[in-house]
Amino acid sequence: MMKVFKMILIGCIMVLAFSGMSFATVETFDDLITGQTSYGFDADNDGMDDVVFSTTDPYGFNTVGPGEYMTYIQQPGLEGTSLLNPDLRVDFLTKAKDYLKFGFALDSDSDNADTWTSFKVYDAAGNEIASDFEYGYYTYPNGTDPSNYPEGVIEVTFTGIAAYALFDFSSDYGRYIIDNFEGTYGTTEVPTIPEPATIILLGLGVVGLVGAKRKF
Ligand SMILES: [Ca+2]
Ligand SMILES: [Ca+2]
Ligand SMILES: [Ca+2]
Repeated sequence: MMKVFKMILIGCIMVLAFSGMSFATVETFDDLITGQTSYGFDADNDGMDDVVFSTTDPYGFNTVGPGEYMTYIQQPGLEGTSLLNPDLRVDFLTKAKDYLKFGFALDSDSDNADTWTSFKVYDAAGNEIASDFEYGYYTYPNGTDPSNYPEGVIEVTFTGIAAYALFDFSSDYGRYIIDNFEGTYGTTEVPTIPEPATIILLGLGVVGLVGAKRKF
Protein backbone atom coordinates (compact mmCIF):
# COMPACT_ATOMS: atom_id res chain seq x y z
CA MET A 1 0.00 0.00 0.00
CA MET A 2 2.85 2.35 0.91
CA LYS A 3 4.39 1.61 -2.46
CA VAL A 4 1.19 2.57 -4.33
CA PHE A 5 0.91 5.80 -2.35
CA LYS A 6 4.52 6.61 -3.15
CA MET A 7 3.90 5.97 -6.81
CA ILE A 8 0.81 8.23 -6.83
CA LEU A 9 2.87 10.93 -5.18
CA ILE A 10 5.63 10.57 -7.76
CA GLY A 11 3.03 10.65 -10.54
CA CYS A 12 1.50 13.88 -9.15
CA ILE A 13 4.94 15.47 -8.83
CA MET A 14 5.75 14.54 -12.43
CA VAL A 15 2.48 16.10 -13.68
CA LEU A 16 3.02 19.22 -11.57
CA ALA A 17 6.59 19.59 -12.85
CA PHE A 18 5.36 19.27 -16.43
CA SER A 19 2.42 21.70 -16.06
CA GLY A 20 4.69 24.18 -14.29
CA MET A 21 7.12 24.26 -17.18
CA SER A 22 7.42 27.71 -18.65
CA PHE A 23 6.68 28.10 -22.34
CA ALA A 24 7.93 31.66 -22.47
CA THR A 25 7.53 33.65 -25.62
CA VAL A 26 10.15 36.33 -26.33
CA GLU A 27 9.90 39.03 -29.00
CA THR A 28 13.38 40.23 -29.98
CA PHE A 29 12.28 42.86 -32.53
CA ASP A 30 14.32 41.55 -35.45
CA ASP A 31 11.76 42.58 -38.12
CA LEU A 32 13.00 45.70 -39.92
CA ILE A 33 10.50 48.46 -39.09
CA THR A 34 10.70 52.17 -39.88
CA GLY A 35 8.03 54.70 -38.95
CA GLN A 36 5.23 52.21 -38.20
CA THR A 37 2.40 53.41 -35.92
CA SER A 38 1.07 49.84 -35.51
CA TYR A 39 2.80 46.52 -36.11
CA GLY A 40 2.01 42.88 -35.34
CA PHE A 41 4.78 40.53 -34.18
CA ASP A 42 4.82 36.72 -34.33
CA ALA A 43 7.02 36.22 -31.27
CA ASP A 44 6.84 32.39 -31.16
CA ASN A 45 7.27 32.01 -34.94
CA ASP A 46 4.21 29.85 -35.65
CA GLY A 47 2.92 32.07 -38.46
CA MET A 48 0.32 33.88 -36.32
CA ASP A 49 0.86 37.29 -34.75
CA ASP A 50 0.84 37.32 -30.94
CA VAL A 51 1.09 41.00 -30.11
CA VAL A 52 0.40 44.33 -31.79
CA PHE A 53 2.49 47.30 -30.70
CA SER A 54 1.06 50.74 -31.48
CA THR A 55 1.75 54.42 -30.83
CA THR A 56 -0.15 57.66 -31.34
CA ASP A 57 3.11 59.30 -32.48
CA PRO A 58 2.54 60.02 -36.21
CA TYR A 59 6.24 59.33 -36.84
CA GLY A 60 5.77 55.81 -35.48
CA PHE A 61 8.45 53.54 -34.06
CA ASN A 62 11.52 51.81 -35.49
CA THR A 63 13.65 48.73 -34.89
CA VAL A 64 17.11 50.18 -34.47
CA GLY A 65 19.99 50.58 -31.99
CA PRO A 66 21.10 51.27 -29.28
CA GLY A 67 24.59 49.84 -29.98
CA GLU A 68 26.29 46.65 -28.89
CA TYR A 69 27.45 47.81 -25.48
CA MET A 70 24.34 47.16 -23.40
CA THR A 71 23.24 44.59 -20.80
CA TYR A 72 19.46 44.32 -21.35
CA ILE A 73 19.13 45.25 -25.05
CA GLN A 74 20.52 43.11 -27.86
CA GLN A 75 20.07 45.43 -30.79
CA PRO A 76 17.84 46.01 -32.55
CA GLY A 77 15.16 46.93 -30.05
CA LEU A 78 11.87 48.77 -30.59
CA GLU A 79 12.62 52.52 -30.55
CA GLY A 80 10.29 55.52 -30.36
CA THR A 81 9.35 58.80 -28.68
CA SER A 82 9.18 59.19 -24.90
CA LEU A 83 7.40 62.56 -25.13
CA LEU A 84 3.86 61.15 -24.97
CA ASN A 85 1.87 59.41 -22.22
CA PRO A 86 1.43 56.61 -23.01
CA ASP A 87 4.25 56.37 -25.54
CA LEU A 88 3.51 52.80 -26.56
CA ARG A 89 0.74 50.23 -26.29
CA VAL A 90 0.79 46.48 -26.70
CA ASP A 91 -2.32 44.39 -27.36
CA PHE A 92 -2.20 40.64 -26.70
CA LEU A 93 -4.06 38.88 -29.51
CA THR A 94 -4.54 35.60 -27.61
CA LYS A 95 -4.27 37.24 -24.16
CA ALA A 96 -1.35 37.00 -21.73
CA LYS A 97 -1.05 35.38 -18.32
CA ASP A 98 1.35 34.98 -15.36
CA TYR A 99 4.06 37.55 -16.10
CA LEU A 100 5.62 40.04 -18.49
CA LYS A 101 9.24 41.16 -18.62
CA PHE A 102 11.39 43.33 -20.89
CA GLY A 103 14.56 45.38 -21.00
CA PHE A 104 14.49 49.12 -21.63
CA ALA A 105 17.03 51.84 -22.42
CA LEU A 106 16.53 55.60 -22.30
CA ASP A 107 18.15 58.39 -24.31
CA SER A 108 19.67 60.30 -21.40
CA ASP A 109 23.31 61.17 -20.77
CA SER A 110 23.04 60.55 -17.03
CA ASP A 111 20.92 58.29 -14.85
CA ASN A 112 18.76 60.97 -13.26
CA ALA A 113 15.26 61.41 -11.80
CA ASP A 114 13.76 62.04 -15.27
CA THR A 115 15.08 58.74 -16.69
CA TRP A 116 12.45 56.08 -16.05
CA THR A 117 9.97 53.58 -17.47
CA SER A 118 6.41 52.95 -16.32
CA PHE A 119 4.44 49.86 -17.40
CA LYS A 120 0.77 49.14 -16.64
CA VAL A 121 -1.13 45.96 -17.50
CA TYR A 122 -4.91 45.84 -18.01
CA ASP A 123 -7.55 43.15 -18.40
CA ALA A 124 -10.21 43.20 -21.13
CA ALA A 125 -12.51 45.34 -18.95
CA GLY A 126 -9.82 48.00 -18.57
CA ASN A 127 -8.95 47.21 -14.94
CA GLU A 128 -5.27 47.66 -14.05
CA ILE A 129 -3.99 44.26 -12.90
CA ALA A 130 -0.25 44.94 -12.59
CA SER A 131 2.29 47.74 -12.85
CA ASP A 132 5.98 48.44 -12.51
CA PHE A 133 8.09 51.61 -12.45
CA GLU A 134 11.87 51.56 -12.79
CA TYR A 135 14.58 54.17 -13.13
CA GLY A 136 17.21 53.64 -15.80
CA TYR A 137 20.81 53.20 -14.63
CA TYR A 138 24.10 52.71 -16.39
CA THR A 139 25.21 49.09 -16.29
CA TYR A 140 28.79 47.89 -16.62
CA PRO A 141 28.84 45.14 -19.27
CA ASN A 142 32.66 44.75 -19.09
CA GLY A 143 32.92 45.52 -15.38
CA THR A 144 34.40 49.03 -15.69
CA ASP A 145 32.88 51.16 -18.49
CA PRO A 146 29.26 52.37 -18.35
CA SER A 147 26.76 51.13 -20.94
CA ASN A 148 25.85 53.29 -23.98
CA TYR A 149 22.62 54.38 -22.25
CA PRO A 150 20.92 54.08 -18.86
CA GLU A 151 18.86 50.89 -18.91
CA GLY A 152 16.84 48.52 -16.76
CA VAL A 153 14.32 45.70 -16.59
CA ILE A 154 10.55 45.87 -16.10
CA GLU A 155 8.93 42.77 -14.61
CA VAL A 156 5.34 42.21 -13.49
CA THR A 157 3.46 39.14 -12.31
CA PHE A 158 -0.32 38.95 -12.20
CA THR A 159 -3.33 36.71 -11.84
CA GLY A 160 -6.06 36.93 -14.41
CA ILE A 161 -5.74 37.50 -18.13
CA ALA A 162 -4.07 40.57 -19.58
CA ALA A 163 -5.56 42.11 -22.71
CA TYR A 164 -3.22 45.06 -23.22
CA ALA A 165 -0.52 47.13 -21.54
CA LEU A 166 0.64 50.75 -21.68
CA PHE A 167 4.21 52.04 -21.62
CA ASP A 168 5.30 55.50 -20.50
CA PHE A 169 8.94 56.52 -20.76
CA SER A 170 10.86 59.61 -19.66
CA SER A 171 14.32 60.57 -20.92
CA ASP A 172 16.49 63.67 -21.46
CA TYR A 173 16.37 63.51 -25.26
CA GLY A 174 12.89 62.08 -25.79
CA ARG A 175 13.57 58.53 -27.02
CA TYR A 176 13.27 55.01 -25.58
CA ILE A 177 14.21 51.48 -26.69
CA ILE A 178 12.77 48.19 -25.42
CA ASP A 179 13.88 44.62 -26.16
CA ASN A 180 13.31 40.95 -25.26
CA PHE A 181 9.59 41.35 -24.55
CA GLU A 182 8.90 38.11 -22.67
CA GLY A 183 5.79 36.43 -21.28
CA THR A 184 3.16 33.75 -21.73
CA TYR A 185 1.34 35.23 -24.71
CA GLY A 186 2.31 33.12 -27.72
CA THR A 187 -0.33 31.59 -29.99
CA THR A 188 1.38 28.19 -29.57
CA GLU A 189 1.02 28.27 -25.79
CA VAL A 190 -1.91 26.64 -24.01
CA PRO A 191 -2.77 29.08 -21.23
CA THR A 192 -4.49 26.60 -18.88
CA ILE A 193 -3.52 25.63 -15.35
CA PRO A 194 -4.72 22.12 -14.40
CA GLU A 195 -6.99 21.99 -11.34
CA PRO A 196 -5.96 19.84 -8.32
CA ALA A 197 -8.51 17.13 -9.23
CA THR A 198 -7.08 16.99 -12.76
CA ILE A 199 -3.54 16.77 -11.38
CA ILE A 200 -4.49 13.81 -9.13
CA LEU A 201 -6.28 12.10 -12.04
CA LEU A 202 -3.28 12.63 -14.30
CA GLY A 203 -1.01 11.46 -11.49
CA LEU A 204 -3.08 8.25 -11.17
CA GLY A 205 -2.85 7.89 -14.95
CA VAL A 206 0.95 8.11 -14.83
CA VAL A 207 1.00 5.57 -11.99
CA GLY A 208 -1.34 3.33 -14.02
CA LEU A 209 0.99 3.50 -17.00
CA VAL A 210 4.06 2.76 -14.87
CA GLY A 211 2.19 -0.09 -13.14
CA ALA A 212 1.01 -1.56 -16.44
CA LYS A 213 4.53 -1.44 -17.83
CA ARG A 214 5.88 -3.22 -14.73
CA LYS A 215 3.27 -6.00 -14.92
CA PHE A 216 4.02 -6.44 -18.60
CA1 LIG B 1 16.71 42.56 -29.99
CA1 LIG C 1 2.62 33.37 -32.90
CA1 LIG D 1 6.45 59.62 -21.94
